[in-house]
Amino acid sequence: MYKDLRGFIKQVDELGVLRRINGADPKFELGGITEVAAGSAECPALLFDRIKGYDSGTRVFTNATTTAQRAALALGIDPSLTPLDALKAWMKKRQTLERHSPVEIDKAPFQDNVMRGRNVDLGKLPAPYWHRKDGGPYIGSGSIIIMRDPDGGWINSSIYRVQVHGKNRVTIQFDHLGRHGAIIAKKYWDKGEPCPVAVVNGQDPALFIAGFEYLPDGQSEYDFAGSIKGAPMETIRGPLTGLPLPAHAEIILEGELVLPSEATLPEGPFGEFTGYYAADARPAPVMQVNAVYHRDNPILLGSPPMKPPRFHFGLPFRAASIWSNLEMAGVTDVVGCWQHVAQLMTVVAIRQRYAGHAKRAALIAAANSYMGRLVVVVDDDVDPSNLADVMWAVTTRCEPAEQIDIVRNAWSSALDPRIPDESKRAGVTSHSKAIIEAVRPFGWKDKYPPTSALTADETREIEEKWGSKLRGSPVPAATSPASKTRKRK
Ligand SMILES: Cc1cc2nc3c(=O)[nH]c(=O)nc-3n(C[C@H](O)[C@H](O)[C@H](O)COP(=O)(O)O)c2cc1C
Ligand SMILES: [Mn+2]
Repeated sequence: MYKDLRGFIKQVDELGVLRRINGADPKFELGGITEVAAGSAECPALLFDRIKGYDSGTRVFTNATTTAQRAALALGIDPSLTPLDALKAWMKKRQTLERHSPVEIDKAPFQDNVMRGRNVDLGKLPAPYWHRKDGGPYIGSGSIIIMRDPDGGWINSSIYRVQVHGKNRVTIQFDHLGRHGAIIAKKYWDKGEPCPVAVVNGQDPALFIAGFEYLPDGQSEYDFAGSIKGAPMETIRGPLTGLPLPAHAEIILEGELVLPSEATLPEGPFGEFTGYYAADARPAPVMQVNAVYHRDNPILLGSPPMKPPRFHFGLPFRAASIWSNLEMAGVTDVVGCWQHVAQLMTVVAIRQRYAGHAKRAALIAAANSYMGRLVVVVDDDVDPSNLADVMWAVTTRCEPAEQIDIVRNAWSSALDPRIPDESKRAGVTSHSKAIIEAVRPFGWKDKYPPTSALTADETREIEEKWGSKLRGSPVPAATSPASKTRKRK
């Protein structure tokens, strides 16, 4: 298992999927390159250096976990598994994780470079303008926010975006008031106190994954990250806040979220994971940055939201939780669960055993699909991770007049582009979800016309016997049609 972000980048490089890019402009270009790469077939991870306006050696790493292979690598799961097998392995591992609380050590490489008080200058750290209409530069697109609950004393460490506003101020954006960060900050503010906070940029990928998990109140993402790694995270005590700071992180900001009655700043707009700007600039909590620490030649982990299907994680982690929810609720014969369109569509594959089985699975999946308008159930011969296969089932097994249901007033968010502004202003952020039963109707499933497609086993046998013949040999460059044309000219 890698030790920190640098160790992970090394492993990515060894897989041959790291590209080094020099000389990009942090204003729109770095984000643009990231988006083009994320949309390409290979979807490489990118390490930017000699970024315009910054010291050489100050780097930005993007598309860290955007493929199934790298998402598996970050989880410590065999990266050669098929995506669905990798997700299943993660679902099983997630159910049996042994918690590892962090351990405190007394030295960290980020202590090598310190800016304090009036010397704090965030302008020295990379903060790209990721998308054309972003309201400002964002140091935190995939950064972790550390806070301590003043009641329980437990540590929350999850991902909220961080916009830079000048030398020593940033804003932190909570999508809604139910975020642990928002709940914790309010507890301090209600007592008339600022909320101690640290922003971790360039963290261990396990902490990045943990920061995306919906964990119950009181459960620390730090422990979860330790569980992924099978060893406790190492931390040092923040000199100003006493917060545990991940010892092997690249860049850390320490300070406090000031009382909203003293200051807020307009935050956003920001290109979202839906592929839209959800809202104009809105007031957000301000963090006064009182200290900055960073390693030599620091690396910012950047994870800008991009138009789907591009997504931060090449394995749909929330589909693993839904899969697990189904098992926990006693739904049998779930053979797979997946999310497409950057978590906006959920698919469950089941081996139907009784009438209503498909709908039972669909309703549980729909209940737990954040912002997803589309929930599809397919039979076990359909690969839920293959959108073409799923649409084949939708178009050949679902009679719309009989097998589509609409659930109203369900879980979405203020980021949903289809909810009108007036509704959002009135606090209405729910939407409706379509449940598509793309399964053979249970009552006559055994009489359904058989499919002509090869089974997975038959396909594998053919691959093994004839695969090399099918792939052929690459066309030598000299005789390729393109070079012939050139010669003739
Ligand atoms: C790259 C990335 C960026 C995110 N940005 C935000 C954000 O700006 N605000 C927010 O509230 N949630 C954001 N999220 C989602 C939260 O991190 C996620 O829902 C998390 O579970 C919330 O943790 P909490 O339950 O401790 O509040 C982001 C997730 C990812 C992966
Ligand atoms: Mn949390």
